[in-house]
Amino acid sequence: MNWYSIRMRAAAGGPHEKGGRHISGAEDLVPETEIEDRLFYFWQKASNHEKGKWDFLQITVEKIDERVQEVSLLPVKLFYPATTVDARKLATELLGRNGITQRQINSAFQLLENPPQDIRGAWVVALDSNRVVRENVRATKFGWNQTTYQQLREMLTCAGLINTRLSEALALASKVNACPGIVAELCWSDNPEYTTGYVASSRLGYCRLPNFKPIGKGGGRVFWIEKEEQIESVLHWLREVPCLIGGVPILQK
Ligand code: WAQ
Ligand code: MG
Ligand code: MG
Repeated sequence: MNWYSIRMRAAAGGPHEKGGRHISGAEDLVPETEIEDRLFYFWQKASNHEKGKWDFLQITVEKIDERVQEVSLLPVKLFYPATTVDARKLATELLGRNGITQRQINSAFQLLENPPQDIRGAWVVALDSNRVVRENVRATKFGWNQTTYQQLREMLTCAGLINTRLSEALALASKVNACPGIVAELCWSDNPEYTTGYVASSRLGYCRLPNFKPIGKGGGRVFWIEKEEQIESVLHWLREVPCLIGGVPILQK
């Protein structure tokens, strides 16, 4: 079967590279029969966005020549922090189990809460040098094994959690945290009203945290890598290696 990578980005005030403000982005990896449906969905997603109206929209479709790898879906773990303070305490505890220090975690919270610039990708931070090695890195070329996706939808529906945002974030986190060299990820949405986020790693799974930020704030993603020297192979994995997310969905309440 042939696979196609689809990416979308939308901005207001011109394209991103000419200073436009990021509105919406999305990516998927699908067979040919699904392209039309995805194009329509991405157009809708960009056009009904709480961050505002786009005046620049780009959708790219590319046929994949490389072998598509299967990556296991991370287990989903639900937490119920009642306040932002509790959510961040929990996140700090969870990330600490991966050897990330409180200071490193606080710096990442700062980056997401007060981003130094408007971005549409992740900050890649090295734990050995404590530096932001790259900014604005987008993970692309990942999509769903359809059986896994159907099972996930059923599982989430039963849990009263049916939510496209969750499945999109879970697919991304599953690809990202399967990368050799990546230790863990931190994320909350840049959409002002959406305050749920997560921390993830291959060991922790996808740990979902409501109330991760105060309403009205920005957001983003941090990918922590072990060593700065791993950056090129990490970027290759994130941007180039096509992955389908497969396996059996697991939910821990
Ligand atoms: N690669 C790297 N960074 C990305 C990507 C990507 N493909 N897509 C988004 N980002 C960065 C970018 O800076 C965005 O501004 C930021 O992440 C947030 O993206 O209920 O909706 O798509 O369990 O707004 C998580 C919780 C929701 C879901 C995250 O993120 C749930 C979310 P958004
Ligand atoms: Mg997104
Ligand atoms: Mg967003």
